[in-house]
Amino acid sequence: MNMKDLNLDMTAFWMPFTNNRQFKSSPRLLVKAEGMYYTSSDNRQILDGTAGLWCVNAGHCRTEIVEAIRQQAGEMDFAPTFQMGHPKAFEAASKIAAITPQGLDRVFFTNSGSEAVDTALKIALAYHRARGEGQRTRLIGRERGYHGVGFGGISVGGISPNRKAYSGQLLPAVDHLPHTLNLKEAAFSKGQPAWGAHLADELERLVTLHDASTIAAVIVEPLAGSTGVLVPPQGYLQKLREICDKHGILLIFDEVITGLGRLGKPFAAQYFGVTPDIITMAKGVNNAAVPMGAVAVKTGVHDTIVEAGNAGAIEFFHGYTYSGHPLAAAAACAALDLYKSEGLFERAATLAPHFEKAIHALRDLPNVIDIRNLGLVGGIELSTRDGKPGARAHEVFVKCFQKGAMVRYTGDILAFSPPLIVSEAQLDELFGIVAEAIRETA
Ligand code: PXG
Ligand code: PLP
Repeated sequence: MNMKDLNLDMTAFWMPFTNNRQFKSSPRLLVKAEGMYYTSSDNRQILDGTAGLWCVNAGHCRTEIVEAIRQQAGEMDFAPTFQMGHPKAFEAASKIAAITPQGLDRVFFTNSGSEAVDTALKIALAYHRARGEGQRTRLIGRERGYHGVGFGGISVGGISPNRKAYSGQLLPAVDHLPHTLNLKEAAFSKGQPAWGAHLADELERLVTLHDASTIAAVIVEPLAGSTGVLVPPQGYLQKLREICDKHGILLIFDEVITGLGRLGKPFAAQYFGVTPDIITMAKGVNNAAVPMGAVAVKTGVHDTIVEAGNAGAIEFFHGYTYSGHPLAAAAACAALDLYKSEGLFERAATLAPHFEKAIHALRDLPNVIDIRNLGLVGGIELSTRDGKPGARAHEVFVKCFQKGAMVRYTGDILAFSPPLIVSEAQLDELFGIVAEAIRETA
């Protein structure tokens, strides 16, 4: 099959986060997927270095998940979860609660990470209101944070281009912590940088500025993915937790990327030994086979909201038509079973040292100014061409695709997050292709 055989009209589909004109003039199409590989429309095998978009953690088209969806689709396509229920949604929630940090055992379903973030922010506001501290409405995010594309998410998020066009209508009571990347102090750190824990003290400064009594929650990605793999400095997240505790502020970890095994534990919270009050997740929660997101909440936060509601009335005025959709829930049950039976989170932990060695072997290549890694996630930062941010990484990305590997880039940072089923040989193949592409890029 080639592009001509496909005879595609590409006009109508307005592609997300894409240079539409550039893409449609020279498209890259994927038509099939299995395990670690995509098949391109010109019938080449493409090694998946990014688990799709950081989401296909068990590899593609796993029989167990495919069959679970097939069966559910034939048995019951849809059932509401507003004042009705169906077994798979309850089962999926229990399976998620079984692997979240102890105490975060109430689960709200959404259809994406963006919706999970909006839901978490609303839970934080509803919680303080239910406790009689309704004046706690301020939300603290972080520069360079990515929390999806809802108005809540871009407000607490810190990626300028995602905010610029809407800047007049972002949520009003928001502030941001500084991001933690510093090439001068921490370039080429393996794993967590030793430098930077003091940046968490900026939260104390914001508390002094706004007063704790106005702040509802702090939301951070424990490891910032989308902005280009920013690994938290040693001790940084612990400090954020301490400051939040001291001032009665909820701590939300956005684990849409780090959740479901990426760092070798079910959640980054467990990897870092820091327990937030709320965790948002999506992507790997059902191996991305059907859209699904979720919010895991501490029992006490859930109970506060639920018990404050009038008996006989809805307690939390929030939900999506497709919250706990049967197909998504069936896929989640199958994916979570698969992660467990194949020990894929442990596998990620076992592979992490090889991943670290393989990625850091690229440090002396031309234009490489930093390499960052943790678990099975890594980033290579390239210097930016004069006046052309992103151009160099885009070229490397296209070359990788031509050579048979799919990678991701943002600005001039290449990002890697292979499925957790990846082998050491495939990691070597991936970084071999990346090295060649970087070498061939001026
Ligand atoms: N929070 C975090 C931490 C994320 O990484 C979202 C929220 C939003 O999830 P949805 O499902 O609404 O997309 C994300 C998603 C990239 C990239 O290029 C990253 C994401 C999505 C698409 C691309 O790095 N992260
Ligand atoms: N817009 C309209 C007109 C609706 O009726 C609904 C849901 O009923 C929505 C938006 C929200 O859709 P969803 O529940 O899929 O998020």
